[in-house]
Amino acid sequence: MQNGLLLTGWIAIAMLSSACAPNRAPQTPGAGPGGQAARHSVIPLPAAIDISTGQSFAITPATLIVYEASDDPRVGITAAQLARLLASALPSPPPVRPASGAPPAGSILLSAGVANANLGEEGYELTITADGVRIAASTAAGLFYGVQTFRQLLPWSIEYQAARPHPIAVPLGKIQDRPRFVWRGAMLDVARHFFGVEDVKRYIDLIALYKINRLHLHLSDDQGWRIEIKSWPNLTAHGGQTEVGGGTGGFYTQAQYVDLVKYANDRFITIVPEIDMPSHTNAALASYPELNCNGEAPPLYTGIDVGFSTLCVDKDVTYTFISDVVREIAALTPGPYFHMGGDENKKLTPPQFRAFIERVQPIVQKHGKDAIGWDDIAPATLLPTTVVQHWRPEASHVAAAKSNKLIVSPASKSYLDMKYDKTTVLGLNWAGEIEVRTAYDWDPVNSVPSPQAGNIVGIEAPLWTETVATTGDLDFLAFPRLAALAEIAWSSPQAKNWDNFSVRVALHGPRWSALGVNFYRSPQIAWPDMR
Ligand code: TNX
Repeated sequence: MQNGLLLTGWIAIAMLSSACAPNRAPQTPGAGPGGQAARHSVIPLPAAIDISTGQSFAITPATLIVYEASDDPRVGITAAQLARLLASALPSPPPVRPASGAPPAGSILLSAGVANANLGEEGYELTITADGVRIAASTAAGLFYGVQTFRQLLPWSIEYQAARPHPIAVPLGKIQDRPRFVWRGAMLDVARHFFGVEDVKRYIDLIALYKINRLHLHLSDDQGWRIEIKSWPNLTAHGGQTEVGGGTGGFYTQAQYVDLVKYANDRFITIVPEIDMPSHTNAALASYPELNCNGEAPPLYTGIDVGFSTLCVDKDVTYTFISDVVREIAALTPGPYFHMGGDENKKLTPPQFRAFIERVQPIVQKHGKDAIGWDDIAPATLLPTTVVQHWRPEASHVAAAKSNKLIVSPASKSYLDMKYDKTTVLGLNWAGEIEVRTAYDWDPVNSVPSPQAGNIVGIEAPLWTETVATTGDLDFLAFPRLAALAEIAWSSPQAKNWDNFSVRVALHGPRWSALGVNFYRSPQIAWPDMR
């Protein structure tokens, strides 16, 4: 009861601090709509946050990180991650210890076993007093999210990698927080341009800071097959050797994929593997002639057209192939999902396409996963467990999937590969231009037919890579928009406010600079002087 009352009070504070203001960019860098300095720059905005002005807790070489034992090994991993972060500003990394008795004054205490129904599966409570810091949650995931919030309350200079001792002060305050949606997704297309393990880990690090908890990897397309399949080795030996523009492509060995899955899991991110089918399959068709209806392998493809390829849906070998691929990938993937694509088939008749989707879903199920498909699959008869990913901006495309769960990723709002404006060199514009404010000012509930709003599990921010060849390109299209989308996924829609967000996101500019992120300096945001 007491918790409930307090929470209501804090929500009021969070909402007051984001009360509606005229729609204009703030005048002073780092200043709020009322001209006052931002008290904090936490993104996504917590459910309830009360941050003091003036008083702070100092992290010193004597600060300890203490964690309470848990069955989940990620509690200790999270503590070690926090120590690594703080190490960049201290003469030596802070000691990390399992708790025994009450922690010494001045410690940072991480506790993942608290019984507080208000926190749910992913919520946390963060308390910073003059005597120490306490991050408490019911689960290791909640603890991790509390640490991400704490990280954003630290000065941005903490993000510089070089060890350079300097004072670290965190404002005193209290936060109680939990997410709106369980599905807070990002998608990376590693097929059009290949991104190696280190690049994907870097992206995982960046999205984890914003409490994203799903990374959907688009592992195959016309231009490349990116994951080793031991029973069909030519998929990567041949089909993995190029990419858009004719580069040398690449692929993940199964061991590398397992390493990525673990790296993501240590940051509470579930990998969602996608093998796109029946279209977007030229790389597979080029690798195995028997998958083509005419038995002839087409050449590898390095352009950016879509919809021209298709598996031969009338041959049994096609389903043997699919079953082998799903089986091998499912065995390496602890997460419960397998994304079967299903988008943009321009070759099959609607009945052929529907029959294909109806035949593949049970294959996915047989290998222990729930199928996900792009909204093109909605007209087929779907299993109750199949999840539909809304992408074509018209809500009507998901109407047929009446009771299936929905991931909302409208191309006109959440596609990170759309240009920001007419002057943006990178990116595409078939779904429009998406400035930061456009990426922020929408709500998933309005993207689907209203009777289906209750089926929404969350949102996703896809980054297609036809025009994205380097991590610098990737950064430029993802940031700041990823931060805007993360707030839609996590924060309450009532507390959402562009003026307030634009002030907070401005303060992520120096943080991104310190992290080496090549973010887009949107003219809609009053960035602080970063010279
Ligand atoms: C549409 S979104 C596609 C992709 C392209 C993307 C480019 C979807 C399911 N299909 O094949 O890469 O547009 O924005």
